[in-house]
Parts: sequence; structure tokens; C-alpha cells
Amino acid sequence: MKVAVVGATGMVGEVMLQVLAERNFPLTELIPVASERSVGKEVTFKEKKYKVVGLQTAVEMKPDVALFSAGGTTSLEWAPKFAEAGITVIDNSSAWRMDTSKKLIVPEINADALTTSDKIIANPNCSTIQLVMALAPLHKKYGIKRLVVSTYQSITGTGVKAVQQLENEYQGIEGERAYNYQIHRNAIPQCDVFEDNGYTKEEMKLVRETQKILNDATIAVTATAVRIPVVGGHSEAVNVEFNTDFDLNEVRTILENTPGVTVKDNIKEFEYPMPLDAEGKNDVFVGRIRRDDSQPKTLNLWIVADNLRKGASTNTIQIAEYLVANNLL
Ligand code: A2P
Ligand code: 11C
Repeated sequence: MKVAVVGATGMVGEVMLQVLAERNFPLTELIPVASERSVGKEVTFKEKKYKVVGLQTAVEMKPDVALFSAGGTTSLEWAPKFAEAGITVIDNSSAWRMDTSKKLIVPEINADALTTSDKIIANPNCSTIQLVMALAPLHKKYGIKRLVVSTYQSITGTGVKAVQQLENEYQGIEGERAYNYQIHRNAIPQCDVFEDNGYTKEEMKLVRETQKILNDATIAVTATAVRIPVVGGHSEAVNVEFNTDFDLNEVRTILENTPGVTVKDNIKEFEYPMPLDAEGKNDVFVGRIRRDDSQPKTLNLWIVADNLRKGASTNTIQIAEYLVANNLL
């Protein structure tokens, strides 16, 4: 497999290289791609150095698959050019996710929808992936009626500039800002831009992408997405109202038996998921599993995952692994 990583010098791109190496992806040639600013720079993969190339050169090198994480504008312009050249694109930006002709894939949930005609495949947003990983098996069993999601999101979701902003603020250095406000010692109730309805784009991704992945537009979702000065992953407080009642022990068993989900829920020992522990791991962690006593058929959960791993790189690479395993490239 000849693999291009578009955005190889970015936060997600770097983790993609790590995950490709760790999972021993059947890769014969790596093509690291970034903006013209980075052409000629070197990236290291499995102790070998590779020179970064530009997008046009990458198309001409005809990789089998291109893993895109270089922002929506780059994806909108370049994913179709790769696809026209016969290269399958797995895109981590928000550019194609809600396009009705494109599939939005979390392999554990809906990879069986993929066929050889899917040349641009969308990877969902990080906060959606960890949410649906925990909810899909429960939806299957009890049917979700309504979800209330509150997120506590890592600055790594914004990229290198935000990590630099926090570091500068921590050290008391003036510098360029990724956010409108100081993030150090703060919580900013804005992730991504505002839409006309008063919600942020990140909040609406949680609504629309969840319905698309679970293939059920009747699920009501409302969300508040908040940026906090944390690095290791995104956390979510989730309130789920089901159509049918559940047994709490059965909910635990379902989650414990879900591939890619780890239940960490032992309050006697103060065990619950936290971004510090999730960092660098591919699983989605679920804890604080309890009934919402204020209304029937309703559950509260706390869900944490490394947003650069399962929220981005790992999910993208799992899609690529599925395509290889099922001869879909
Ligand atoms: P570069 O390092 O050359 O700017 P992050 O989100 O962590 O900031 O990373 C964004 C990634 O997307 C980087 O690898 C960046 O490359 C890449 N990128 C940004 N703009 C473009 C572009 N116009 N063409 C190709 N790659 C781009
Ligand atoms: C965040 N979810 O943490 C974002 C990062 O739509 O792919 C990725 C943005 C996206 O703010």
C-alpha cells in the first residue's frame, strides 16, 4: 500500500504516522504531504526519514490511499482531485461529512456500508466519534429518544497554534492566539464558529453527525461544547433518554462487551475516565454510569477519549484497514 498523509506536519498528521507504525499498517511507501511552506522538510516514520511533498506532487505519485487532515478548505479543493486520479481519500475534515453522497464512518458501527465506489470517505468529528462509540450499542438495544451532551474539549483539537497559546500563557509570554480569549485558567463556551441558530458548528456536528452515523434522524440531540485548558483528550457528560427502559447492569455488560470501549467505573476506588489517562490510547473510556433519577428511561454517562487518536487518526486508519481487509481499494 502506498499511503499519502496529507497534513503530515500537523497535530493529527503526526499521530497518524505514529498509529500507522504501531498498528503495522501494510505500507510499502509513505508520502508525507503538507503546505508549500513545508515542502522539503523531513518527517520520521519507523526510524526512516521522508521528505514532505506538495499536493500536486502527491497526486502524481499515485498513492493507493490518502489520509487527509489539513483542514476543510484543502479537502474541498484537493480530495476530488485525488479521487479523480483513482486514489481513495479518507478525510478527517468537516468538508464532506454531511454530503449525502459521502459516507460518514466509524468502523465499529457502519463500515459495512463501504464499497469500491466510495472514493471520498468522511471521518467524523472527534467529539462525535467518542459519543457514538458508546451510544451505538445502547441505541440498538433500547433506542435513543433524546441526547443532552456537554463537552470539555482539549486544546489539541484546535491544532498546533492553540497548544502554543496555552504554553505561552502558562509561561507568561505574549504571543499569537488561537482563541479570542485566554485559555489558561479558563473555560471557553465556543468550539469552532457560530452558526445562524446560535449554536456553534461543533455543537451542530454533534447533532447532525450522530443522526447520520446512527442512521436515525429521529434522535433528538442538543449540545454545549466547551474548550478547556487540557491536552490529553475530550470529555463528555451525556444524558441519554431511551425509548425503552434499561437495566443498569445490562448497560454495563453491553458497554464492557463493545470492542473499542473500555468501562472504567468503580466509584468506591474513585475510578472514572480522565483525559490524563486516555492520552495516547485508542479506546473510548466510559464511566460514571448511573440512572438519571429525575425522569424515567434516562441514563447519565461520562465519556473520554484521546481526540487525536480514536477521535481522528485511529478512526481514519481503522477505515483504511477495513478497506484493505475487504479489498475495497
Ligand atoms: P504546514 O505544516 O505546512 O502548515 P494543524 O491543524 O495541527 O495546525 O495542522 C495542519 C496541517 O495541515 C499541517 O500539516 C499543515 O501543513 C497542513 N496544511 C495546512 N494548509 C495546507 C494547505 N493549503 N495545503 C496542504 N497542507 C496544508
Ligand atoms: C475540536 N472537533 O476539538 C474539533 C477539532 O471538525 O474536524 C476537529 C474539527 C473538525 O474543536
